[in-house]
Amino acid sequence: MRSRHLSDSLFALAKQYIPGGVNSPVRAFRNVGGDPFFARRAKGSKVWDVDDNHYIDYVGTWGPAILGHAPQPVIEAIHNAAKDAVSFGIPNAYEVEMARLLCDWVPSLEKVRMVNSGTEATMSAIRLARGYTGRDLLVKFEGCYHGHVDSLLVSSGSGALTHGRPDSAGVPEDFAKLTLTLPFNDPEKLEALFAAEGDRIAAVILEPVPANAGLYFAKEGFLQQLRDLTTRHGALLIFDEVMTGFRVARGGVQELTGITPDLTALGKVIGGGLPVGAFGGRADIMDQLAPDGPVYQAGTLSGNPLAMAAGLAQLRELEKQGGWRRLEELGSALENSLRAGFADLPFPTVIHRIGSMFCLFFHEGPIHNLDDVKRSDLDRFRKFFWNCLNAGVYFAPSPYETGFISMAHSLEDIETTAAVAIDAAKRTF
Ligand code: KE4
Repeated sequence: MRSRHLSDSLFALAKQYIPGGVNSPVRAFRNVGGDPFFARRAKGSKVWDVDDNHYIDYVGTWGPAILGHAPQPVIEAIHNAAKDAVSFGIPNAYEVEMARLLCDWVPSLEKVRMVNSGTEATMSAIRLARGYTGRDLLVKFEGCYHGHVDSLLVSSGSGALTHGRPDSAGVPEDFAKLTLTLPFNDPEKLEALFAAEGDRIAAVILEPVPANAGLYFAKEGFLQQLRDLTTRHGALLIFDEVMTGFRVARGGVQELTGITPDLTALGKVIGGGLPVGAFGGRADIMDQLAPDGPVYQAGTLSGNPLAMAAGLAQLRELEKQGGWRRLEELGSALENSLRAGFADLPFPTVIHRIGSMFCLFFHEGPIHNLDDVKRSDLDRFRKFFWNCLNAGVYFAPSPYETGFISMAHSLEDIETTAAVAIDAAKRTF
């Protein structure tokens, strides 16, 4: 059993000053039981805790660490930028470079605005959609998580699922009632909703690859049906690519599928680990934003030089290293090794993967939406999680999260991980 003495004493202290001892609920390990470890250092594919245990890390600070932790190009970029300024609050060349790169790489982006989190990005995108269309209704899908925006914390995923309260306290009924929720991958219900309310809908927002209730995929034709219905009824289509952007492909899911949304929300990878978000899309929509247009949106640290420099360095290094091909190789190696090892387990497992994003379900499958995920064996997941952690592999502390492989993971890491995970699964029986 690994020593946890310093983590435990830090957590006891943290709980005196921070709600739940954490600055974000999912870190509290509530979905796997037990207490979180406290990080001391993270480099490459590894994380060390304060008791000097180390782990091969598949959380990757929830997605941003696509090059691995503390990559040298990002450290140098932050260091060089910080020599001139920590923040300007004044237009600067870094934010112009970032805007050009995002508009060049992401198919839907004609114009883009930087913010400081994925939550800000989705919150701003839905306000813009409502301002542009003059409509109030919003459509989202059960299990999709778009940050802690009041009108989006309805039937949401990620940490909200963990607490069994998909609808958060503190969200006024008047806000929630303007958000209509549908099961993901249900073409009939989607069609019926648009038939009934289509001309009152400002926007549909979704994770085009849902990854906050475990990871699953749109059925054939579902995304195209969304594109066609929103276009026909004058509603906007918003892809929340905060997680999938620059992760599944250089241009995200919209590049892979050829389906172009009207607006896109981004975050995580584009900040190189520093606080960042962005939203963008058609110029005629984006031009409705202040100071040119009537939709207000603002931010003290938006486009700050350190986050821009870090994000630019990370994105350019990822492209230079041919990142998406390498991430596919690593993801495929992990999936193949796990499938081989799980094949003779006395209980069912499902592995979903796209590139370097993956999720393990203890479930007979198929898994197409949140209701399917909820039927997976959560108790077995808990045992699996702790068996892996105690053997030095850190998967996300919830079955409602997605794993991330980075460019810093070696094939040796992958093979070690597969061996640990197979043994961990066997020991849940
Ligand atoms: P942030 O506000 O946490 O930067 O981004 C919110 C967000 C928006 N959209 C998607 C698709 C997201 O996955 C997220 C945040 N993801 C979670 C992990 N499931 C962040 C981890 C956490 O909440 O601590």
